Amino acid sequence: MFDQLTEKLQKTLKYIRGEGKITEKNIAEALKMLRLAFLEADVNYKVVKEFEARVKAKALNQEVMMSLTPAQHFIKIVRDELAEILGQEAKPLTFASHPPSVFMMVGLQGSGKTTTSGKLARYVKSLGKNPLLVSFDLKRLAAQDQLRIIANQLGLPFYEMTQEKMQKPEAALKELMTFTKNRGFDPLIVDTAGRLHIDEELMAELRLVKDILQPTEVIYVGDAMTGQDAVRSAQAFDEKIGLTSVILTKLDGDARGGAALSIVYVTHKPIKFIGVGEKFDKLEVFHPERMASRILGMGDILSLIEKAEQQADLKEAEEIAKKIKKQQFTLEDFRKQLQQLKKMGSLSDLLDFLPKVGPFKGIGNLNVDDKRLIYFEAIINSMTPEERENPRIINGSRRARIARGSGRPVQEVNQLLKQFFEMEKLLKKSDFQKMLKNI
Ligand SMILES: Nc1nc2c(ncn2[C@@H]2O[C@H](COP(=O)(O)OP(=O)(O)O)[C@@H](O)[C@H]2O)c(=O)[nH]1
Ligand SMILES: [Mg+2]
Repeated sequence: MFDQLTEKLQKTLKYIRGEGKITEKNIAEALKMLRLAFLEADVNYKVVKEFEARVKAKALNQEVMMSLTPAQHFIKIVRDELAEILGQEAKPLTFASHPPSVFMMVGLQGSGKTTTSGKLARYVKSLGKNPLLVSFDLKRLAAQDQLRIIANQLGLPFYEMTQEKMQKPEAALKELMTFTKNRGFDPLIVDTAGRLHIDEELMAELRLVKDILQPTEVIYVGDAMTGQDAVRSAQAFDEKIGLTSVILTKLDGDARGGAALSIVYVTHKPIKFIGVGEKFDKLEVFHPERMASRILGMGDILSLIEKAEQQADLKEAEEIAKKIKKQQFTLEDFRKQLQQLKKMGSLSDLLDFLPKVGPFKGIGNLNVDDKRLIYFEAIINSMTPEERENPRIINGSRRARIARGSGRPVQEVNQLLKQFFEMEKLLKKSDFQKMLKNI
């Protein structure tokens, strides 16, 4: 996410760290570097100007200039102002005080509306809600096929808009509302039509949906990879329909960051979620402060911990940590750890949350191969419980048997054992044990 921008911002922070004092001159230089980085990332120029003015005013404050760690101060100011631009604090979805709530998804074609409707339904279901999915598109009735398939995949209810109903759109929408109310669904998530460009016909259709369903949330779904275009179309949708919030999609791709860093400032609408992949679990709650840290390459440990708490078995993790402290870590524990990791998503996704400085410096360049972990698990699965507890008994013939059983080459079995023994050695080192004591 935002790799290029992060790299440039890191250079600026490094520059200011290298300067002993904060002076007007080096502040000006740092601000210039920041400005260029943002403009290259396709951030709206008004946002860049505002950001620069605010950082400058704060950085040139006497207190900062006289402080013992002026660079740290400066970096904190940059981080805070970045968070400010991203919207200060996380804003939850608005639910109706008298259910059902209606979430209406709008945006251009291909922005991710249909996929995100599914992701959002899955997300609210995990909050204990009872969502209903529907697709409303007067021009392309077949548009609902995609959402029906998604609903089926997720095992969530889907409302069918038949051709007959669509002859009378107003009545169809009223009937939908009655159905939703009577069956106790909350929220109703409405996927709407999209076009390549905004036109009056589409806006009239969306206004009809909005007038009749009275949505609690009108969510603009914008493709972050389209940069300022996403911001401009958000403005247009807001003027014509009225928005309440934003979900930015495709932030897993090589989005330059411009949309994320401009849209809140320009539209005054909060980003509530970001889409970070095609799969339905790739929806993250948007936290401005954490995102600011992430963009600056400082990582987002809080989100990583939350992810671990949601997906991993904490008891098991504690057991493993205890064993590491006692130096009783076995291949069986290693296998459990691999399984937990798998539950949390791919390794490369997880690395994205870690800081790009300090002990984790250079970790982004690591070539993480998720397949390898799956192979490792297959190899451990082919071992007997005794071999897992005591890998030293695994001789040549056992290695050959394990390789056959797991369908992996013998070299790979050797590699796994070698890595395990190396890890064991590391765990036994006294300074490592000392470090663990402090955790
Ligand atoms: N990589 C990535 N792809 C996404 C994301 N959200 C949606 N997509 C893809 O974008 C394409 C268009 O999505 P779709 O939901 O059909 O867009 P719609 O036309 O607005 O309904 C599909 O191929 C989706 O899989 C995301 O967060 N990351
Ligand atoms: Mg669609």
